[in-house]
Amino acid sequence: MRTQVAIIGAGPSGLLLGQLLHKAGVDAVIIERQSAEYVLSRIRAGILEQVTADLLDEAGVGERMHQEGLVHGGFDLLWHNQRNRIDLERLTGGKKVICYGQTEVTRDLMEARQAAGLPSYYSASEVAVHDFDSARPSVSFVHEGVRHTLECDFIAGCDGFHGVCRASVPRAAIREFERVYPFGWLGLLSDTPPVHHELIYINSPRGFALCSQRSLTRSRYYVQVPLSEKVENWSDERFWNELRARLDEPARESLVTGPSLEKSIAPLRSFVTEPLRFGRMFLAGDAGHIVPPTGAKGLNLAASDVKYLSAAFIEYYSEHSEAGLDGYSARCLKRIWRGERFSWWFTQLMHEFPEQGEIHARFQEAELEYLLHSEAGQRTIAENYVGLPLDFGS
Ligand code: RFL
Ligand code: PHB
Repeated sequence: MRTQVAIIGAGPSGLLLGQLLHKAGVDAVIIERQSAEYVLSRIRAGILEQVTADLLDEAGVGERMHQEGLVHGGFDLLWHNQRNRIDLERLTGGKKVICYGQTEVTRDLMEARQAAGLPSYYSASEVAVHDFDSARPSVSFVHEGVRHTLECDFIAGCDGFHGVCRASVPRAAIREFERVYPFGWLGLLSDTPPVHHELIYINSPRGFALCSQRSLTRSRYYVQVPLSEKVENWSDERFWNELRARLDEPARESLVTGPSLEKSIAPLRSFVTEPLRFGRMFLAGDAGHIVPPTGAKGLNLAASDVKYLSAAFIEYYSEHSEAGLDGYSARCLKRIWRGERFSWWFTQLMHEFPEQGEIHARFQEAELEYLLHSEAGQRTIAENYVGLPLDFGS
């Protein structure tokens, strides 16, 4: 078997890359460890920046997002029992975000790939990448009991944080930067109307909480919990009671509860790999970097990696130029570190850090007071949240 680009992983990064390459006439094969049903059952991101929405349009899969996505011009930040609206639109000269679940983005991309009859191998096992430091890389895997070898020009490592691509790089060739936070987010999805028409980010004495949504009838809520917590210890009732205790009076009164469709705990981590290119293998999305979800940046950073990587491959095949491939890592890392910084900063602004003592709590108080009473402070939050322009700083 032979292709131009072997894509490892059928999450949003791999599928979006596959679609953009297909549009440009570049061949790709996707190899995914899980089944398609499993990939679609993962509940993750909810907020898309304009840059991501534009890329989905470019890939030809934006139709349902425009029909069903909810456009948000702001969000509330609840602190000291007071709501402060961060007016994204006013503070950023008209920019907004779209509330449209990662599950739906993935479904739209999967359907487009299937409709175009493009090759994908789901439920593949023993996936291994070979010879990416040579001109003839390949990928081996087992699918439905048959062992395959896929020869290719390039390997795109879109296989997430626990994937095989980054793990296959010799340790001496890679630098990793990591911070693990001492808490996680317990998330609950329910078929209940959202408590508010926009998101509410909450800093309460009981810890962080987030009221998000997927549609006018489906809500997604999160509460900060210690890393030692187990999801089995959280009945729906316990979750709703804890969330209610972190809300303000109006939200407490309008909160509609119901049975959970999904409940899980996600650990929080900041993580960056440098570089993102190893010979003929390139990392994109969570394979190369992780952010804590507070800033809603993970999927959006994955999309900007894919934008640069698809452009580099297309330039290579259409113009015989390696300039885009050579510049890929540095170009992505600039944007990644900006997203990492914002996600880290917003996380430490909004969560309880009991182990850091009273001084951290006082710094947080002073910082929130400054930010929420300063136009410049609010703009700092807003312009990072909607996403800095692709050419920022260059
Ligand atoms: P994914 O989605 O992890 O997909 C990687 C795929 O690779 C497969 N794989 C393999 N395939 C073949 N061989 C192997 N050896 C393999 N190993 C792994 C996996 O099965 C999987 O299908 O990475 P990708 O595509 O880079 O996408 C990244 C995003 O999923 C991630 O950044 C976001 O979900 C992060 N995130 C958010 N991002 C946002 O932009 N906005 C948000 O509002 C937002 N909220 C969130 C989030 C992530 C969360 N969790 C659970 C971590 C909220 C949460 C709670
Ligand atoms: C979500 O809806 O899952 C979501 C929204 C905003 C975030 C994180 C997660 O910052």
